[in-house]
Amino acid sequence: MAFDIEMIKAVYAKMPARIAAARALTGKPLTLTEKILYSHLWEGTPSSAHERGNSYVDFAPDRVAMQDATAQMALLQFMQAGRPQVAVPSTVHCDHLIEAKVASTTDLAVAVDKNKEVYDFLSSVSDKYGIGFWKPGAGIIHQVVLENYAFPGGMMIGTDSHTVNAGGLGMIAIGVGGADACDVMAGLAWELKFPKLIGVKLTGKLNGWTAPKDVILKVAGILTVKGGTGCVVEYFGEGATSMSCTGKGTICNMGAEIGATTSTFGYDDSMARYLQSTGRADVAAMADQVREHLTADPEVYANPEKYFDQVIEIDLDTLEPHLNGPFTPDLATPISKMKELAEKNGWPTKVEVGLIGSCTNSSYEDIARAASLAKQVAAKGLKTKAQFTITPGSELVRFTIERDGFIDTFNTIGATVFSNACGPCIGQWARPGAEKGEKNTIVHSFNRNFAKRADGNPNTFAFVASPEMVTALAIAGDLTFNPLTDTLTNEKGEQVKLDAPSGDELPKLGFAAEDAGYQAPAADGSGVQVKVSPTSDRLQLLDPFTAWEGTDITGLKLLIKAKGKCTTDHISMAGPWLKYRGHLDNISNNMLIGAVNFFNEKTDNVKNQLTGEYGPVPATQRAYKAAGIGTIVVGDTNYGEGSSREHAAMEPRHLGVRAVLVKSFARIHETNLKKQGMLALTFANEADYDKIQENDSINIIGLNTFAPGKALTIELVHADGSTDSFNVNHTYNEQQIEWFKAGGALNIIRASVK
Ligand code: MIC
Ligand code: SF4
Repeated sequence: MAFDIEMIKAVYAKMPARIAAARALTGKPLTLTEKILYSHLWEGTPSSAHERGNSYVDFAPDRVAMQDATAQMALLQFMQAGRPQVAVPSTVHCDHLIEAKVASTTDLAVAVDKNKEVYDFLSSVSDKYGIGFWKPGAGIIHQVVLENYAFPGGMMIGTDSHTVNAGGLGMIAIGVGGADACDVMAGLAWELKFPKLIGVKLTGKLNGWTAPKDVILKVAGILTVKGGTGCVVEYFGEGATSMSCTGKGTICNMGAEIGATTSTFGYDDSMARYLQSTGRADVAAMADQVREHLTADPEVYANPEKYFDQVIEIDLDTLEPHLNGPFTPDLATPISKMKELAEKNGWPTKVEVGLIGSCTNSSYEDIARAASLAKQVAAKGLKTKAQFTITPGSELVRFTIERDGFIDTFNTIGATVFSNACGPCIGQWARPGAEKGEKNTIVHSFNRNFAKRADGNPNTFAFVASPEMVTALAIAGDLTFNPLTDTLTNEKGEQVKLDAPSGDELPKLGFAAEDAGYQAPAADGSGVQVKVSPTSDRLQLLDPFTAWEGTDITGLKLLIKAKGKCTTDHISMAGPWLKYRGHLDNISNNMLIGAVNFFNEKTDNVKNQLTGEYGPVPATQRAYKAAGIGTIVVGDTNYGEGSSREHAAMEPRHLGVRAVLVKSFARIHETNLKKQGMLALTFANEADYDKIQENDSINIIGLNTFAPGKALTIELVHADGSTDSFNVNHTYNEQQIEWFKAGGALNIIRASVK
């Protein structure tokens, strides 16, 4: 039986009436996204229509998921909310802290030992507050959620940007910072600006070498890393229903890479098959009964232009396999153009490593199709040129693919199987030689390929592709190999062609696992002690941030004017720093170390205006803090793109940065800043970015009349005494202004408990 079946039953029972009310209020047929959103309003039955892209709306998500690297901060905050139990079903997944070095079993044992205090904390806090706990080795959060918790028509939030993966099972699943998760677990409403809607119509059918991954690689090329901001992407059409449920998951997963709030698909037979095969025939049967509510009204898909803010059409019959990268997931190149572009751009074409798996692409189907290529290596007398690694997404998948012989097949091409965890995808990859910083190319089926992400080497050119393309390119050892047209020379000197990949969508013998890795919480957790050692360098209880002083903020120094791409990986790097995710002061030593200083083009090198000397960003900021001087961070477009990690907002808050002023923000990061009581501001006129000079002192004026929709003013006092002043915008609503005044949202919850 599925987890939390009563909750799912209750959601389905309420849906029809709520959807009917929403249809009447909006006076039009509804998209799937609107149906799910309107049936999850905090107020219950909708009483008014909401303006897309404008209204702030309170929602009541059905569940919360957290992964170990973000759960620590989320739960440290939750512990301060003073509630005995979580208000909605919630889970914790231990997946980010396992380093991929030798192979799965050895690496897992090392991680369990090294991260003991963090796992003990997460396990005890879960036990106490009624949270389901998935042990290290159980798998990656999004895969485990898809296999166990996601359900069509549901709404969930998760402290990881790829929570959106559950859209593959017809959910509205949204990535958030820990403070948002804390609110929902504490029984409060969760607020989101009602999203705009992008419809993607998939005509034709996937065939040959193309995979679901290519759909999202193509969409990323069209929309870019910021094109989905503030939008939900809804996929439909014959190409959608003919694709597997896990393939839909891949597409939704990488919706995070275009900044989309989330992506989703209407309920169909592929989802029913997946539910049945993962032990949830009960959920499928219930979903079948409300089927019409789990997809858009027919008029919508018949005339999408009328109902979506933007419509994109992709013909799967002609879609080519893509390779996206390097350094950004939206630089999309169809495989037939790779030769030309690699040459033109000087991308190294020798593929050193092919890596498959991760939360994005480790379904049974993915692995089966990749294995069908690995099988051809021996059969055709080939030798695999590159190294090859697999990180299965869950123990359920790993056990099943081992049983079905795929791991043996991969072993014949010399593969390494890492633990069921994030591993190389999040820089937990002890890649031999990476420290030498050599220019090299890797291809992987993960979702992100920002500089340094996988192995810490800024000169690793990472390209994102489907697992089958990764396998083919690893066999060929060549980035420009086009398996659709090119041949390979085998050991006998013959020219051979790889046959197109094939594989079952779901295991014929069913999924299996000896121990999936789940630990249920105590029925009554009141007596459970949460384990946090006071001397720990990995866990630190939180102190409340101070409230706003009640005046304009003046005399700030410029900490850094960041140039170009500044993702959350640049603001708070993962990899080796993941170990400090539960210790705010220690992790603050990575603050903005990856951001490029506009004035000298260097990373982690900024001017301390008090001494005139250049030094690392965190140390410089600590010097300002010690002197009681606040600072401001200036940035470019889509600032804070990528992860949900709220450390990227909490670190500046903790170290005394008062405001972040940029050309534009990525959604989750902007909310995280607001939640922590920071000022998140945008240039009213982007060209004012050019007015910021290295030795500026900065005043923020207008805070006494801080109000929704009303601009604030920035005054720059330059070193020569001249001044500049200009307007800056913000998106704070009344509630969020209260967070700012209180010094952070948590201070408000805390006050309401006392
Ligand atoms: C990522 O893919 O960047 C991560 C690591 O999963 C993050 C979460 C984190 O930083 O802990 C995400 O996507 O939100
Ligand atoms: Fe883990 Fe990578 Fe997925 Fe993030 S994107 S959850 S790091 S596997």
